[in-house]
Parts: sequence; structure tokens; C-alpha cells
Amino acid sequence: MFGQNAYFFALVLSFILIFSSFNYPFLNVPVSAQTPGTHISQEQYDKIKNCTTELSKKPTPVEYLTYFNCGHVSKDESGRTIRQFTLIVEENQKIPVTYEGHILDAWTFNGTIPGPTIRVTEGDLVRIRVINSNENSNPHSLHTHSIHYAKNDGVSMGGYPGGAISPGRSFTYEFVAQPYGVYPYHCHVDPIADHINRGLYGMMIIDPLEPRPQMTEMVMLLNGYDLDLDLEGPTKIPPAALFQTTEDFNMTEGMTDNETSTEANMTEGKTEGMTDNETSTEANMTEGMTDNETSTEANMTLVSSDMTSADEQDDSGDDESSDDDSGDRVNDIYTVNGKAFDYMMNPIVLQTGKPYRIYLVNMLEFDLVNSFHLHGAMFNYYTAGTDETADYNTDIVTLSQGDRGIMEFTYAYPGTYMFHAHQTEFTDLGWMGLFDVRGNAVEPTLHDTT
Ligand SMILES: [Cu+2]
Repeated sequence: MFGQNAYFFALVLSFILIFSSFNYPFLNVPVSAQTPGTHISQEQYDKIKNCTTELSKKPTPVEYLTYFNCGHVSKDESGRTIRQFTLIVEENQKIPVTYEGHILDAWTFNGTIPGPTIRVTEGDLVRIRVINSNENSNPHSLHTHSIHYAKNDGVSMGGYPGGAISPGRSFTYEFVAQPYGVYPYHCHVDPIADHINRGLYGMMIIDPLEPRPQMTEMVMLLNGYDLDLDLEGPTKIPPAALFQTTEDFNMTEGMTDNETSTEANMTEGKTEGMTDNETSTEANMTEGMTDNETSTEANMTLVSSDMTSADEQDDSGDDESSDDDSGDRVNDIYTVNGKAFDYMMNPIVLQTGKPYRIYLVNMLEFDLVNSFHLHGAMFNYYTAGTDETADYNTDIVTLSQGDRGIMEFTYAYPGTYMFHAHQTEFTDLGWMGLFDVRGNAVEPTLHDTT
């Protein structure tokens, strides 16, 4: 019996290896041994980066703040780091996007909006397998910003298979991560505005070989939702009594969250029957991924009957046929990291005198610009995160869709400070959060202009 199992295992393994090797001839990338920096190992660097050990986790919007998925790591024969990710596209998802019961009829990467933050190091060989679930009705793709071959660009223009992955199929995008910076990723299938508004986007961070100055890091992705509901957006700012301060914010732990879901295994049906010419051996980033609705159950109870019926009655307005003129589309809700007012309900605890870094990406659809305004402090801003030197020191940055950068700042004085869009409408409809700054007052850190 054992012998038969071993034979079967060996057979499967050899098939996997054979299929994996098919990836290499198409890669056409220069192969050279690259290790992070000269003073630090890949393992040490991943620790500094706060890479999650729970690759299959579906972070809540609050957890998303510090959720860095650095993929399944392996090395090729030259010593190059290979990072492998799997993104599963699922339609028919119900994602709560406010504390008032607004539910987005969503399409997701791995069950969350935004999708997981992909974090790699410059020079890494990155493989992202995108699976378009059997149950879906539309083709999808993955378009990452940064440098790569056209066949890995995730657009259908050149007729590349990765430009439109049919339901039940998958495609593995491969590229060498370069240059360092912060990037959006998103589906690029038409109508793009709808695929984005539905939730198919996330952030990718490519870290420099030499680590940036060490500081506590956060991710903030700005977005919005056109729900096509009669009742548009949160109608009021939640009462102060509802505020809950998170536990002390730090790099390795800290976010208390009642919504943490219990992971159940991904249903077999989602991968069974997949015709995939590029099947790779990567362990699945989402193995153990829950059915999306598990994590949303708690919030689903917040849906009032009025809201549900409005959703049903106005369902036709969310059809793609209504998307021909994107000028008609209006965002009802604006958020940072997916849920309106989440960091107002759960203020982020910071310490005076301590430096913080935010990776910032704007994926807002339908509105031309978005912005980030920090109260009570100034930040150094690195456009696209592609340079070691800050471009300017400010308290507002304005971003068009896809724009991004890195903010670094230190609070001098304790207290509660807002951060929000400097467009009042966006703020009122959900894009607002709070920093709960603790500790003694310190001398303000002024931008060094020399
Ligand atoms: Cu799509």
C-alpha cells in the first residue's frame, strides 16, 4: 500500500516538475544571482518588511493596513529569489463597505477589496498565477505597473493569453521586479472602469536592494464605490461613542479585529476542471482561503431591509450596459483600504517622535483626482517611491487614478489627528481616518532641505 502511494507521489511530482519547466523557455529574462543588499539576507529582509506568515489570510480592512504578502519563496539555481503568488478572481461577492450596511456587489482578488498587498524585492523573479474561477461569467486579467514583457502586461491588445483569462482558466504572469517603488495592480479587461469599480485591484511594493531606513510601515489604498443605490453613501459620521481605539500599533502585532475570519479550505470546485497550460508548482497563496462570505457574515447583519431592497430594485443599474458612459457613474462611497470610516472607528495608534511610512496608492475610479491630507504633521513625499530622495515636504498630496507614492512623517505632539481627502465630499462619504498619537511632546522634525 505504502509502495503504491510512493509510486503515485513520484509520478505526480515528476508531472509537476515537467510542467513547471515549461515556464522557463518563455521567460526570456536575464538571470543573475541577486540577493537583497550586501548586508542582509532575504530572510532577514523579509522580517524587516513585516512579511506575513499567514499567506492564506483574508485581511480585514483594518488588518490590511499592515498585511504584506511576500509570497512563497524559493531560489533558482543561480540563487535568485523566486516569489510566487496566486490570485483567485471571484465574482458574485458581497463585500460590506460601510458601517451602515452598504454592500458592494463585488469582484475580488482573493476575496478582499483591495486585493492582497504583494511585496517583493528588486531583482526577484515574480510569478503571479491568476485563476479566473469556474463560477465566473467574465474574462479577467492582471495588469501590474512596472517593467515587464508585453505578454505579461495583462491587456488584450497584443492577443496575449494573459490579456483575458476566461472563466475556468488561469495564467501565470512572470517578471523580474524592477525598479523599486510602489505600484498598483488591477484587472485590465473592458469595461475597465467597471472591473476596477467592482474591486479588482491592489498594491505591489518592490523594495530596493538596500533597505529603506527602518520605520513602522502601513499601506493605504484609496478607492471608491459606485453602488447604484438610491441611498448614496454613509449618511452621517458615526457617533463618537462608537469609536474603538486599536491596541498599540506596532510592526508585528496590534490590530484587534472582531472580524477576523476562520479560514476554511478553498473549495475544490474552484480549481477542479481548470484547464491550465501553465500549471506551476507554487504552493497556493490562497490555500486555505475561505469562501468570501464567511468573513462578511458579521457585517451582513448590518444590512437593513431597506438597503437590501434598494440594492435589488436598482440592480439593473449596475449592469455593464450602463457603463458605456462612465461620466454617468458617481461614487457613493470613498474609502481608504476598503471600508468607509474604518480608521475613524478604529483609530491608528502612533507614538510621538517615531517615524512612520505609508505606501499610498490611488485607485479611485470615476473621479479625476483624490488626495491625502495629514493633520498636525508634515510628510516627506516620494513620488512612485522610485527615489531615495523625497520630492517635497507637504501635508497634502493630490493623486490621479494609478498615482502613488511613499509618505514619511513623525508626530511631535500627542493628540487625535484626522487624515482624509481634502475634498469635503470624499471625506463626508467615508474617506476619513484618525491617528491617535500618544507619548510626550517632542521637538518637531523639520524637513532637511539641504
Ligand atoms: Cu476583470
